Amino acid sequence: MRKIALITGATSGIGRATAYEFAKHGIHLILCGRRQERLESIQAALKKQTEVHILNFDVRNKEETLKAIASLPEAFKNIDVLVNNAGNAHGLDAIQAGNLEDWDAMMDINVKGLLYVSKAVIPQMTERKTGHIINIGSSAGKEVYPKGNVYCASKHAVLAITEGMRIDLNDFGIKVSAINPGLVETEFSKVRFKGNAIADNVYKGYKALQPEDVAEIIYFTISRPAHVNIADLLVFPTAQASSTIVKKEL
Ligand code: NDP
Ligand code: 8X3
Repeated sequence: MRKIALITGATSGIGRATAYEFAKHGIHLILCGRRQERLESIQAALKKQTEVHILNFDVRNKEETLKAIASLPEAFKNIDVLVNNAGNAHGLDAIQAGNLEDWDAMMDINVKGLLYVSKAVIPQMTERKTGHIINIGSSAGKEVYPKGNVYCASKHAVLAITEGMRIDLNDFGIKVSAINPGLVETEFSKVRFKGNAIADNVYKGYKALQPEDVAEIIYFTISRPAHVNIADLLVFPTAQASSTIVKKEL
């Protein structure tokens, strides 16, 4: 029996690379995001390798999220692997200059959205007493950096939720893991800086992690033997020593 994985934020970056990596291994995919044309083009690209179902919803919207996941056809209902990846930073401002819309977006997407998706997926895992939840945290969930305030808080929350899930789901044999990358070259900075040219410089002068690097780690994590759970993993590009120390050659 092939595994079934649901990946949020599958239209870009780490989520999309994870879809491609899982497809290589024949894992059946439920790909989620808001950009329909991207979902369709990734589905078209991967359907020769595996079964792909797409779901278009905004994780900020509780009803939409629960309805979308409840609408899954029978063949996709028993989700073995949930990758809670959808998320972004919005803005990079000192707390006293912070934008309320940005704060809402980060808490609503990175924290509450992850909870809504998990709420929709967990019941069939507890019923079947099997499953693996991968939460994409961040080095920002382990260390606060200047102007990172609310984004860092949202990722610290992801780590707390991961630990809480692991404790509460322990009786059901469900694995829960946090994968926490440092700098990864994706659309992340375009979103954070709202299209501003600053985003172009974030990954210059050093080799940032590529989304495929993280996708391979996610596949490694879900492919360990049944008795092995990678609880928490931090991965940096070699040039990065901490959130604020990055060796650049410009
Ligand atoms: P991208 O911007 O490339 O991808 C973000 C994904 O999240 C997109 O597929 C987007 O899809 C989806 N998404 C965003 N908002 C929503 C929403 N409201 N509802 C549904 N889906 C949404 O960034 P990354 O791949 O880098 O980010 C993926 C995860 O990795 C995030 O949780 C991020 O915090 C984390 N991370 C990123 C790092 C980095 O340096 N890039 C480092 C550490 C962690 P769509 O717009 O189609 O809805
Ligand atoms: C994304 C990495 O350093 O921009 O989580 O916060 S960072």
